[in-house]
Amino acid sequence: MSSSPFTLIVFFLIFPFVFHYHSHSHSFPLSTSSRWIIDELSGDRVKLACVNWPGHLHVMIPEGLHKKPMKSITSDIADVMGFNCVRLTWATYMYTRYSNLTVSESLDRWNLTAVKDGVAKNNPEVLEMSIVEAQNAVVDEIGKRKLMVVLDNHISLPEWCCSDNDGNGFFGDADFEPDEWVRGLVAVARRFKDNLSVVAMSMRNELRGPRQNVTTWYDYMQQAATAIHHENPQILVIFSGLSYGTNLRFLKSQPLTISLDNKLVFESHWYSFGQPREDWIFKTNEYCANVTKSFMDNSGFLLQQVNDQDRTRVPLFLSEFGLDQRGENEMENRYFVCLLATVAEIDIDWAVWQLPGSYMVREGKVDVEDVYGMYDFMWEKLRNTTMVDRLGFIQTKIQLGVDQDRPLNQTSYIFYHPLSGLCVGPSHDLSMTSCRQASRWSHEQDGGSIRLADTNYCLTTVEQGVSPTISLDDVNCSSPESSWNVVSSSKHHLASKDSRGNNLCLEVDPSSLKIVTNKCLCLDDGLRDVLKCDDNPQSQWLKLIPVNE
Ligand SMILES: *[C@@H]1O[C@H](CO)[C@@H](O)[C@H](O)[C@H]1NC(C)=O
Ligand SMILES: *[C@@H]1O[C@H](CO)[C@@H](O)[C@H](O)[C@H]1NC(C)=O
Ligand SMILES: *[C@@H]1O[C@H](CO)[C@@H](O)[C@H](O)[C@H]1NC(C)=O
Ligand SMILES: *[C@@H]1O[C@H](CO)[C@@H](O)[C@H](O)[C@H]1NC(C)=O
Ligand SMILES: *[C@@H]1O[C@H](CO)[C@@H](O)[C@H](O)[C@H]1NC(C)=O
Ligand SMILES: *[C@@H]1O[C@H](CO)[C@@H](O)[C@H](O)[C@H]1NC(C)=O
Ligand SMILES: *[C@@H]1O[C@H](CO)[C@@H](O)[C@H](O)[C@H]1NC(C)=O
Ligand SMILES: CC(=O)N[C@H]1CO[C@H](CO)[C@@H](O)[C@@H]1O
Repeated sequence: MSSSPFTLIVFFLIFPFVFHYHSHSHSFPLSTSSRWIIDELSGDRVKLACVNWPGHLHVMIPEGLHKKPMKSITSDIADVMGFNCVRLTWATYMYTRYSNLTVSESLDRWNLTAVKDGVAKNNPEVLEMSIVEAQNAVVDEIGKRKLMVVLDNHISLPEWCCSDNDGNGFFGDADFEPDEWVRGLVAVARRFKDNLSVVAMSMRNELRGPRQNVTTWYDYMQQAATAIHHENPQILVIFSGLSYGTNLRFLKSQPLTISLDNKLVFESHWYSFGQPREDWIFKTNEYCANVTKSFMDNSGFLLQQVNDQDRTRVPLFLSEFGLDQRGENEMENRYFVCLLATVAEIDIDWAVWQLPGSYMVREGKVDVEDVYGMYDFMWEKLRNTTMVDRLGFIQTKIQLGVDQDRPLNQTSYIFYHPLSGLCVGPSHDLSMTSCRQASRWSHEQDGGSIRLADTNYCLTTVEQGVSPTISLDDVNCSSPESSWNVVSSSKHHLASKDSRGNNLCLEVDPSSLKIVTNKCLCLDDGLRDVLKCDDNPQSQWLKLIPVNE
């Protein structure tokens, strides 16, 4: 993409409408109302913006305790990374078979001498604790930071997860005996009964494999949820679907028969694993449209209103997504931007995969690096600081949720650029800023003008390579230069025309970080996606995201 010089017509406007960042303050327990997770006492929406912290591997304690004091880890999660919650994973056998094993013994079982030295140095107090006590100590530390905890039953046999034939995929597999699984869940529900920072339990990660079937899913999932709810009525209970946590479609024809007193949440995963690289790279718009549709059809539909009865909606927690944070996998880069656009638009609760920069032991390797991790190998620095910037907007509460199942009025929009994670700010020159300072806009319909909220100032195209202007209404906000259409199958481009009738799309100029209009990338003269495109159209993905207060 070229960055061209541009002339600016400067209007000295003070933009008074600034998007306010909603703080993470909340009290517990949580509950649900329609598709929203809420603070049970106040009824206010609480948005989960979590990081996954695995603790389900061989040693059965949360990763990283050999690299850094747990107090520093929890402080980084809250203050450096900006999450308000941790999805802490655990293995069934930790509670049903090994609960009395000490951390020291557990490390010795795997001959992890150097790792043990690391734990002795960074978290000496946990060595003689049982593995259950060590996990509890981490939970308490997370709680002290006022972060929420979602305890995720990730696997039965403690090891790296997941594959079709690892014996942990579905009820009846070698290491997935349903009664023992329920016993483990109930033990955890009991253990954390009065620990209100543990706000939710997810019942099982990524059900999968040749045995998976819907009939058995209803039987055991409902049985386990009822048992958890009976033991610990305050905690949210999270249901995952089939096919590696991607498919909840069967609920459309067969809803659950239990209700759990507004404590029921679903979860889903969204990765790009196994998808065709060529489609992501050369058909970015169309492929993004297709995978987004597939996510919405398979699980996102739970958030959508199907009729006047808003109460048919339920919360959905996007509990895993992630990418190689070095940015070296271009297919994953495209997928991630595609995902961010939808996550912001539907304002879903989520947990990114993952925190660790390294694992104590994984798939036979000791102290092994993981490039999906927020931390670097040494758990010292962030692997990639841009990740925090890019997650910043979706960490905020974009929509306030509902009062008694009535949708709040969507009063305005902000311009979101998922590639950078930035938004159009309040400055008169249309430069990008943190979304916490985003200016607010109104836009009544596709093809209409885009106006600064509560003003008659509208966005008007000048010419290619130049920033649009903010025009007063006597310049004619219904001219073609001021009417904006969502174009491409991705629905992520916004186009208007210049005075000669040429189509132009909004984009972010990467050098000045200002909005300009330019030739629409990867779209033909009719603004349809071209068959194959060598450009990356994501610089032009600017979404109007509804916000309310
Ligand atoms: C752990 O120790 C307690 C007390 O000795 C015992 O009751 C319990 O059965 C043990 N649990 C396991 C899983 O071995
Ligand atoms: C640990 O070391 C002992 C003694 O060298 C060996 O017999 C055992 O197989 C090792 N265990 C693992 C899990 O590597
Ligand atoms: C469903 O799963 C259960 C548990 O593994 C199994 O016993 C049953 O045969 C499966 N049913 C079908 C139709 O595959
Ligand atoms: C997107 O989905 C449509 C409809 O199923 C299909 O015809 C098209 O080939 C898909 N495109 C890509 C890039 O996968
Ligand atoms: C961080 O991620 C960005 C975006 O993918 C990439 O361009 C950059 O090279 C990455 N930086 C590091 C240090 O990995
Ligand atoms: C939403 O807008 C309608 C019509 O303008 C108004 O009657 C209603 O009170 C508003 N609802 C809320 C919750 O503000
Ligand atoms: C505004 O522009 C539209 C479309 O070009 C035109 O039909 C209309 O007459 C113009 N209105 C004014 C007040 O100039
Ligand atoms: C198991 C566990 O984490 N227990 C804690 C629950 O919360 C109380 C009060 O904060 C702590 O004292 C427990 O240690």
